[in-house]
Amino acid sequence: APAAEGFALDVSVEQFKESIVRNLNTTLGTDAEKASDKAWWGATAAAVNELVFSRLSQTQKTHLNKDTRAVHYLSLEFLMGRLMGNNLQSLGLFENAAQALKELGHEITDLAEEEPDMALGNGGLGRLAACFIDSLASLNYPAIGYGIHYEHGLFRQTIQQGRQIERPDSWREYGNPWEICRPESTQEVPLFGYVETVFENDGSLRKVWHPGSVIKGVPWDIPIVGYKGTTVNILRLWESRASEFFDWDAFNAGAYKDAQGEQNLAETVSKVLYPNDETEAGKQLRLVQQYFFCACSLKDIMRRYKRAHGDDFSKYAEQIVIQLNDTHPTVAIPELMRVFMDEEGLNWEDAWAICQQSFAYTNHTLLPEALEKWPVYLFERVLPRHLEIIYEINRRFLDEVEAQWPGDDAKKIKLSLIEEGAQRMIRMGNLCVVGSYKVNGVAAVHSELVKADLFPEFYEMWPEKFVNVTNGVTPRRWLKACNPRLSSLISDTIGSDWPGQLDKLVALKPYADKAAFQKKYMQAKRENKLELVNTIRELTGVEVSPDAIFDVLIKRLHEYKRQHLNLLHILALYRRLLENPNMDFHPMVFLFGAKAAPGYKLAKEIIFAINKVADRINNDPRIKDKLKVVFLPNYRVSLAEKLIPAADLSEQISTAGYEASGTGNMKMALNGALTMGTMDGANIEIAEEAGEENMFIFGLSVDEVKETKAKGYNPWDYYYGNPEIKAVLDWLDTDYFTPGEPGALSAIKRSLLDGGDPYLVLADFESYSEAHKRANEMYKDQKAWAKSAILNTAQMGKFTSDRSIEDYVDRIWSLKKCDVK
Ligand code: 26Q
Repeated sequence: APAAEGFALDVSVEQFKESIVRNLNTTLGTDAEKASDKAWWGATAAAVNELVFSRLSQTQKTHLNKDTRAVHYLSLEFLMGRLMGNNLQSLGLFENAAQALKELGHEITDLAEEEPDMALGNGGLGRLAACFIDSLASLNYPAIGYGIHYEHGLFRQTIQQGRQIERPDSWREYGNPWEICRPESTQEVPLFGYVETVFENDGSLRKVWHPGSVIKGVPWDIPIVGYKGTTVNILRLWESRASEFFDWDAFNAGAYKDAQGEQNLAETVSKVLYPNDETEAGKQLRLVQQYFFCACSLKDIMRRYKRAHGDDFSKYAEQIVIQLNDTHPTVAIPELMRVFMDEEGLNWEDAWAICQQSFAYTNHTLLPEALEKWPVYLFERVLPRHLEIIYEINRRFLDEVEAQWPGDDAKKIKLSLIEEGAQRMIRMGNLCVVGSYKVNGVAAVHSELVKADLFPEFYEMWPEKFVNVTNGVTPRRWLKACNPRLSSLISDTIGSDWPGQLDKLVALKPYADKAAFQKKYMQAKRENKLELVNTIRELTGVEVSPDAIFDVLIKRLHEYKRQHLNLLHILALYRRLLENPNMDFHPMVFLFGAKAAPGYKLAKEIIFAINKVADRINNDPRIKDKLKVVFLPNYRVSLAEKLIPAADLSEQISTAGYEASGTGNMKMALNGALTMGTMDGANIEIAEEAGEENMFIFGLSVDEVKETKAKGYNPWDYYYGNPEIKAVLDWLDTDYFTPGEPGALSAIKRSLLDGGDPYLVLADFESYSEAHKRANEMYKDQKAWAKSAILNTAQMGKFTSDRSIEDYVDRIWSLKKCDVK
């Protein structure tokens, strides 16, 4: 029998088998003879839950009794992926479960594929939230994640004739064993209507919001099992339902449609995740989603607070910190003000003092089009009372501005929570800064830009508000679970406590130039690549060689992330190979995974171009398989877990100054891929840790990007100045990649030349090409490559999300660990 981990629960292989078979009967209603793979998976999940649920209640009981300060992480997105592997890892029972299933005739890796991804997020921001709640539980911090229980997560992507097609994601179609419905904690959420001003006898005013409708929020709890620890925290996701206050009178009076309308809105609120990242749509339903989950969560927080402290709110800010994951939950700030004043009877000053000490805000982007603004008229319609409160926050805030800069109206115009113009807008970022006691960026350079470029005047007013917390990733999922080969090698070499203390990986450094270790390390990489070769064949039919360099670019599709820079470079390589088939060049496989926001035209054209170029190159016998291009459809967490362990080169090629942090960069470096990257976001800190000599850094720096733009960047200079750039761009105008349809790929060229190339693709092209030459050259020296790869793994300790969480605790949250049982 395999040795269970030292910290494992005391559950033998035999006991696990018994539990699975019993659950097959009692939970799944089937038996070992006729059970489907899905049923076997479900029974295994049920067996895991038997171990998790008791720890869950134990944790909740302990937190209640000790009445500890807790962080409440409000996020519109939690990109959880699959939970089976992670939960088993955390309990230390993965090996025993795998053995139990094997003895029952099943491979755990096959059954794991039965689990749909929980894709309740778009990308980096949502996955960060998932890594953070894993770390919070693993470090025994009292914490709760609050979000929306979307019926449909991020769309499923298929590729037809090279183009992205979106299909609904139905992750709960056949039930979800990991969640528990808690109808007893249902909340009511008011919306619409009007505000009445009541004049009291004592001369004071009182505001009464008469909502036009009320919807119900029903919570679903997902247990978050901490690694090794005994803590099981919860992720609480709100589902919207029609309220009991459903307008039966209207219904009975024959206004059937109106009553139905209410019902529809109520059930639409949690129907689907907005698939835009980094772009603001300004849709009413999105605002309703934001308010819905903030209102439910604050009521939930209040219920728990009152259970311990009654109506004495003097301890509120001591007990409660509410972290806003970007501006998406900003409306929680005026909502808490409303609750304190209109429902609990506090005055403005007391309510505001508590609010300002309870909220903290994380900024994830500097892109102007991603900064949330809501039209005032929308707020007035949906949340009339909140609009009044925001006006009053603004009035008092602008008095402070006046005190700081007397007579300076330009400052007031910039700092105001309201943007004046043809359409008056509420600036959610400004509201967050004013209403929070801390504001953080997500990597060192990003946090500096938040201060210098995004909120310079706020920084002048409140310098101590602004801090940095560099992102991190959970090494449990992103190394231990997804890369068992490398994980075993590491544990065999330096011991097995690195998943909970990632800086222990530095102990690998002395092995970086030991031939025997290099061999084993590269062997693990090769086996991971072999597995991916099969996945690629199954998903796309393309045959690739594990001897090639696997170059991986996986992230949401966005111009600033510059997938098209990679594509133009691939075209250049293709041209060079056609001109000189015997060119000195180690074969390469370029792997892409990316979803485009459904309304983002150019992003979709880039996906189309990648697919068309891939078809042509993969089927061109003249280049003798030296180049392959693969677009893997439906990129998601579970696919990332297959790609990352097999990556040789990690493409992190955003225009400097635009990628707030990146987290895929950390995951790939941890798994021994060398970074091909710009000096942007966390790449800069990865370079500090791994050493620039173990990466391929290229391109303009943040300052150089600013300079270039200030001087007046002209992409045509590069078009006429570099014959290769001209040749590959002109190629896109022909029908070489789209036979019979010349110009089908010309959108990219147009955006780069006529569109002004806002992300400096052409400016960085040559430097990128040179960096690729260095990489290709280095790969031929397998020893040198192995050494650099090992040094990457060894020096990524900083990027565990455990470190990020400890930084949040030290700089923002001031939590204490709470041991359970
Ligand atoms: C806003 C309004 C309406 C609809 C959608 C949105 C929206 C949704 C998602 C706006 C932005 C996002 C997601 C942003 C995001 O993922 N940002 C990434 O966050 C990561 C974690 O900090 C960073 O590593 C990445 O650099 C950053 O791009």
